[in-house]
Amino acid sequence: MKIAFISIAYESLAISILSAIAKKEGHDVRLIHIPTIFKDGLTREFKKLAKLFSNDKQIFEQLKVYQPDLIAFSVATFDYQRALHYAKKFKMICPKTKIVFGGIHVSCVPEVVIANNFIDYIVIGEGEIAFSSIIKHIEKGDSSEPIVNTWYKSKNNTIIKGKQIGFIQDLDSLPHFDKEIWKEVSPLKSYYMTMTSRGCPFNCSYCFNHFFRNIPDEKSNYVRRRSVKHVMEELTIAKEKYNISMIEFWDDIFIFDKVWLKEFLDAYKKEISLPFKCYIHVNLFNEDIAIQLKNAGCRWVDFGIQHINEEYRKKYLKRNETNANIINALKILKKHKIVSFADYIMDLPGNTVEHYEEARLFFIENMPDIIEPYWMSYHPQTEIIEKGVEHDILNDEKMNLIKVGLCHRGYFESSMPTQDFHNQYYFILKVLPAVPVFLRKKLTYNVSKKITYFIKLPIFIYSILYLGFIHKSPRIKLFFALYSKLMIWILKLKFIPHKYVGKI
Ligand code: B12
Ligand code: SF4
Repeated sequence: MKIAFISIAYESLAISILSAIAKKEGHDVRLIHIPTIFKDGLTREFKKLAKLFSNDKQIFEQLKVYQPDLIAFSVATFDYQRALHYAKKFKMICPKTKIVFGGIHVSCVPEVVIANNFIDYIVIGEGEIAFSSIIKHIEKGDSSEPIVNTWYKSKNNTIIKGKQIGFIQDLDSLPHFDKEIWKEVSPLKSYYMTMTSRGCPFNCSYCFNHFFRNIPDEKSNYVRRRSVKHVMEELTIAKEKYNISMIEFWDDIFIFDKVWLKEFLDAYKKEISLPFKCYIHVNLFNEDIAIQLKNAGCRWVDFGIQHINEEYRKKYLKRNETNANIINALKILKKHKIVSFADYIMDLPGNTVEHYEEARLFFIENMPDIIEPYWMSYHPQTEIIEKGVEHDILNDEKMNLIKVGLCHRGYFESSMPTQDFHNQYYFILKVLPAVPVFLRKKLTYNVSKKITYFIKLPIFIYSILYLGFIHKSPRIKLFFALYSKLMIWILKLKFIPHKYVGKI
């Protein structure tokens, strides 16, 4: 069978694993990449540049020639609208081709996604077994057997819903991520992403984990991990094949199992020994872990603070760490020279100037290397939606927009100063670590309000680049490597298509 995976903006591990499965089963697989550069959601949008670097024409051409039997989309809420736009067009180009949607957004609001007449199958929850079964179902022709973790439309347009099976327990039974399909469009050498586990032991109110863990009808463990041997096998291949120079482990919490961690880090140090970044939780962190991480090559860790008021954090975000835990983690990281990225959510329901002021003062005393303020985005099925309703931020109309991915706030959205205090504190937190220590206390709300947009903008950009460069931030490295690779790739596609279009 001919299968086209559609990726939007970034490399996706979901596509990598599903592609590996399809290839293992002998299918012909292509990646159709929609780069969306200069409008990718993580960088500021530049309409003219985005148009110049759009490869839509080549994508449509490629699909017309390839005529896949199945087109597969992996969709989070932030790219649902884009995915719909392309799926609709693809169905017009290849009317006989089946279209499947899977991913977090589909798992949140399946009834909304299946309602689109150009989507044939949707997958809810984990997709590996479902994807194989969908391929077999298409090959069989007109069976109306239910498919696990899947809803599909039968010939008479009724929706056939399969049972939600338990999570895959043995992650080693899965093949390694197919990195080969990303060779043309992702800078694997500069930036290698992977995951060693699935699930998270925590249950924060704004995160997908707390509903995703409840999807199966059957009982099964949610937090699972690949064996050290399985991960080492993948990394050894990656090192040899792509000459990778750093790794980002995207596990929700990399350090959750101390026994596994020690075994893994010992093997990693011996056989891989490349700089890496991972995600920690301050409640599970201590000096012993910091030493092990550092010895194995960990240069950067990222962790959520999200709100500085302990009571708020507990009540609204369902996070139980204390500020003492956070201070302790920051001290340990500083001592062992591991770069700390601290995530902080702006514009949470009920956030006040006093809350932000508490955060500003806290950070002046306990400064992470980089503060990452993110704008609050309400995602379907997350518990924090209740708080949004309580605080009159959300109503039925907004909830409907959220369900169709139209109420998402981008990475930099509203980040430049308006009269709004959220914007002022966004600016303060973003630049504070780059401000000389003796000036930090002076960057108050009132001072920020007085600085004009045209002065703020260069300070803002300077701070991001300065902090990125001094801490050798993987995000900045990824950004430059990805953009330069994609720009060259798109220009080749446009100007010498006969040579490259077949390789999309
Ligand atoms: C890596 C990552 C990123 C990376 C890469 C994104 C990418 N293309 O994968 C980057 C840094 C770019 C990123 C950015 C953002 N991210 Co992000 N990210 C993740 C993370 C940590 C891992 C994703 C992953 O690879 N998982 C592993 C794969 C195997 O799991 P999976 O995607 O769930 O896929 C399984 C099933 O869902 C299903 N499936 C998935 N797709 C398909 C497709 C088909 C056809 C089938 C059959 C099945 C199927 O099968 C898969 C295997 O079982 C997740 C959290 C998480 N643990 O999943 C957040 C997550 C996806 N991100 C999230 C968010 C909010 C963001 C940002 C908006 C953050 C921000 N505030 O700026 C940005 C948006 C960027 C943009 N373009 O606008 C949310 C999305 C919530 C939602 N409802 O959409 C998540 C879930 C985190 C969270 N805490 O809730 N992210
Ligand atoms: S610790 Fe992070 S990944 Fe885990 S539930 Fe909370 S926000 Fe989600």
